[in-house]
Amino acid sequence: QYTVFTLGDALITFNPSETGPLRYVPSFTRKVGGAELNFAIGCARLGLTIKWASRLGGDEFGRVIYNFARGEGVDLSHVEFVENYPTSLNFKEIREDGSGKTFYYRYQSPILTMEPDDIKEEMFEGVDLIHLTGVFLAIDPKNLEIVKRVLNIAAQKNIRISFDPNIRLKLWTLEQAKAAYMEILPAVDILLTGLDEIEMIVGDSADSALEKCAEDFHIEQMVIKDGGNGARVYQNGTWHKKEAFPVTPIDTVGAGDGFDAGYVYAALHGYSPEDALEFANGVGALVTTVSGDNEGLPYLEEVTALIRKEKVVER
Ligand code: KDG
Repeated sequence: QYTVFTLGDALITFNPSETGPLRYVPSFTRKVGGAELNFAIGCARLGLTIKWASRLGGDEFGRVIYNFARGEGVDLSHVEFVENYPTSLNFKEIREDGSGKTFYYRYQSPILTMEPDDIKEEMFEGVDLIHLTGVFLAIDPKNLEIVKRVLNIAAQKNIRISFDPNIRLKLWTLEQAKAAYMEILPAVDILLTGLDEIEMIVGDSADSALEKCAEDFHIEQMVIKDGGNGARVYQNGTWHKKEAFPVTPIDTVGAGDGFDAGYVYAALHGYSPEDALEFANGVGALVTTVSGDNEGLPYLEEVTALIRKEKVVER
């Protein structure tokens, strides 16, 4: 049984009742989101032990998130409620093809109260891998210091690091993002990035440029996610590729987080590069078939059934 640690902000996510421009949407369904929490739920459903460190608003919505995450089996020992910091909100717009836009109401997120000193060595007891994302970094410049403290402890304890840049240009500029990533990348073992994101970071999407990036930063596995076009990984000087599963997406938000959970599961269990990509593609694909950022995250047997093309008994 492997143990994974992640940290980040969560939001109440309002999913639209109809597709199309947000301004015409009359009603929403209250759900839960947040890149690292989605990842955590994905890990829990696959059977990993997952610890999520966060701060939640001391309000009704904070309780919604806490209870939801607890119900999914996420370890919340490092989650605290903060008074006078209301839970952040995220209204989603969804287009007919399942693609989404997010509109944040995220001004004074409870996670702003987390300090580097809150990160204690004991929190990483028994942890095999730490997953970090650019959303946490984007929320506050101080979060880079928190992440550096995490990375220091990880280096001492020999814990592997996976990182998803998760670029959110509604939260910071590309220049700010790149400056922060440059400090993180040397510590990253598994980079999980969208093709569009790595293009923005490296400024070029040619294989040679990506290979140079992986080599310069000593990234052991550079995984490039390209949605419906599949995914590939650069590992030991070779590219490995796997096509996506053909699904009809209805809400693509959260698919990347699901992919990350799937890839981390596969990497920890020693899957071959192709099998790891296939497994992660399967998790990502299933996320897109359900409305919400994390509701579609599959249990282990659902991914296995998809990969083996098995029929799930329905009645
Ligand atoms: O990856 C999905 C996330 O984008 C969503 O759940 C909300 O964390 C979120 C964010 O900041 O965009």
